[in-house]
Amino acid sequence: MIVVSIPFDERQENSINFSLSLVYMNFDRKKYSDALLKSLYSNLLKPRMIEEKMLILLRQNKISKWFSGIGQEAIAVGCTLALEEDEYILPMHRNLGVFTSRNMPLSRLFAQWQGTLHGYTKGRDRSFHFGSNEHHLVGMISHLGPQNGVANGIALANKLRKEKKVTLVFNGDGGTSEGDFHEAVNVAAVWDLPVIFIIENNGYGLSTPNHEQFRCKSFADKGIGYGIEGISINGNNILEVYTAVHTLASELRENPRAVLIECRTFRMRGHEEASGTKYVPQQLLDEWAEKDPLSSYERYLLTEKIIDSDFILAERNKFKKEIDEGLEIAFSENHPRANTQHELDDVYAPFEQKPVIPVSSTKTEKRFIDAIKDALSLSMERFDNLVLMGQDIAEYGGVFKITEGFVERFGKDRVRNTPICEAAVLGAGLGLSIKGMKAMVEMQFADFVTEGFNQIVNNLAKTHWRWQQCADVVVRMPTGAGTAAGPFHSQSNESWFFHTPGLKIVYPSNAYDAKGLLCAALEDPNPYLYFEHKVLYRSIKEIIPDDYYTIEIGKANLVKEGYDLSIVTYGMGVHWAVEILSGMENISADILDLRTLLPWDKTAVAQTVKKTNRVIILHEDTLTGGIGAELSAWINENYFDYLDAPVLRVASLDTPIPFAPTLERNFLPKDRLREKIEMLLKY
Ligand SMILES: Cc1ncc(C[n+]2csc(CCOP(=O)(O)OP(=O)(O)O)c2C)c(N)n1
Repeated sequence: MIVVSIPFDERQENSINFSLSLVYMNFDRKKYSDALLKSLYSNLLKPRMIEEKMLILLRQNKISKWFSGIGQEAIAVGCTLALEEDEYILPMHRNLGVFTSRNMPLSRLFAQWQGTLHGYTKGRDRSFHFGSNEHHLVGMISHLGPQNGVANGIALANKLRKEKKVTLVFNGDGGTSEGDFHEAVNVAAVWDLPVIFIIENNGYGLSTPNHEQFRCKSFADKGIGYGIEGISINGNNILEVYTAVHTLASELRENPRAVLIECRTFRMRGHEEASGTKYVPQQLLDEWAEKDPLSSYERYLLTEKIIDSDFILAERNKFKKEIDEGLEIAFSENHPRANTQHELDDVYAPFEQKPVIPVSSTKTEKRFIDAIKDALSLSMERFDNLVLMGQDIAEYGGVFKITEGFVERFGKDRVRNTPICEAAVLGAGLGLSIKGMKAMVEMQFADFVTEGFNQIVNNLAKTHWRWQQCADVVVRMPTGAGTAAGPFHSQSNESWFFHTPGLKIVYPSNAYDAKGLLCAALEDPNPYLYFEHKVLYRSIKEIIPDDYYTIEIGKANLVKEGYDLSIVTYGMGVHWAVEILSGMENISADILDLRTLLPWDKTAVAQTVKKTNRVIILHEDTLTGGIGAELSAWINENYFDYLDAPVLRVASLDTPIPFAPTLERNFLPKDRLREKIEMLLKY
């Protein structure tokens, strides 16, 4: 392997020193055949020619934004050709060479950039923001960082199935400042996942030079901190990139582990074309132009007589034709004709639930927490591709002991303790589902989901709609107040997710539902948030079937029937409603337990509204922007004529959750429910 060794103190203190210290390129062909050397050249030439064309089209206003990878192509191309074709790569915005080296049809690639139907996202997402399982590529979302966690999940699936494959994921130098990067490298290190983390160190993150972005002298040094091998190579030398990745990939297939490769290079154009390069010293651009990966490799091949000018011309003509033909097809298409139903239909992966009834009639009394445990255990038996991940969930059994004993039964591969990081693990869930597996990720407390928020709302939620890849992940959320645990161990934060298309949310109130809904969520290939109230864990019990069964998603349950008013609620609210009403003689009310919040049961809500004409929506979450606001608006819009009084909401105070039991009680809505019922009936 050619590793250009530069003493640390000569490496970049800032981007200017960095460039001056790069030694001149030295191509070492090892024992590579002429055919391989030529193929590397052709694959390097193709993205360059596409980019040159794009820059012309951009000036002609025929395409929109363009992120240039000119000068960095040796990294994308070298990495891609060094891997096997069915090994996953997660490229970023400057990695056109990955897509072309995987031989994606240019017409589709161009159509994707133009936002037409022939592209990979039906016009729904732009540029390189798409994946293709056919090509074993998972493109980025705009956010820098989350791709690393997804790469881990793919690698984990490879490792669990003993497939002897590696996964390679790209990062820019700037993007490594994101927490997602650190979390993912750490998880990959701890789990010995066969992942190659590539860092393209091109001197800038948008306009910010390296010395304002990080202090390390080389990214190779970061490997030490994570306990993995890190190397630094000349990213402009295609043979060096190819050799490094090829060698490491062969090692990782046999001996899975994570490695980090810094590829030193330079961004020759603006962050995106419109933003220019005014802040980049001309001297730097001139120096790096000399080290251009294409022309220097071309020079080498010509000198060694491996190619000649006829070969270059023939390749250029071939690619020109391919580009022109691809563009003709892409430009002949219009933007998709909007079809609202079609847009809505693709939000979720297709799944027709067939509710399962218990096979036998055997039943046992179970607490709420036992029902959850039961659902998990039966689902682990039913789906051998289901992996559980969470903090302390293995030998310790989780902080609430829900997975106690699981390691003995299902093994550590499938019941995985994770480092304390939510984002990388949620990302790994998506990676597992890309490989056709299922994941359950336990949040230690629902409050900590904030650390994985982006993975849920931007990655899990949007992936199917963007490129038809399901996110088969259930996130368990131990939730709720009533334990005097203060503002960060008590939240009922379902409305943060209720607003996000692509997610499904369930929130059981009793043991029977807890089991049936969790089994149902784990069956469904769509991403779920499963809220389980901590106060209910050990305070309620019920005789429920021992067998596996599921409850219909999106179906509410009429817990109590009455005629004076309706209380629409879920979770703890159901118990509060039952209790308060039991102390209000002569009042009869429907208590409708929504059970599923997304999608919620509009039919059942409509029915109860039409029947009682007076409605209270009760929830533990805070009032403003809560589920109640949405339901109330919907009832007003659709059933105003049936209402004898305004729809009322009873919810927690619009404050954080206080610690002291007296304050917490005041925060929660229970004590305000009675008064609201009376107010509604008097109206
Ligand atoms: C989480 C997040 N924050 C900010 C941005 C805006 N942004 C897009 S690219 C970019 C610079 C990235 O720099 P680097 O990772 O070094 O990659 P390069 O563009 O140099 O290839 C920024 C700040 C983003 N996409 N995602």
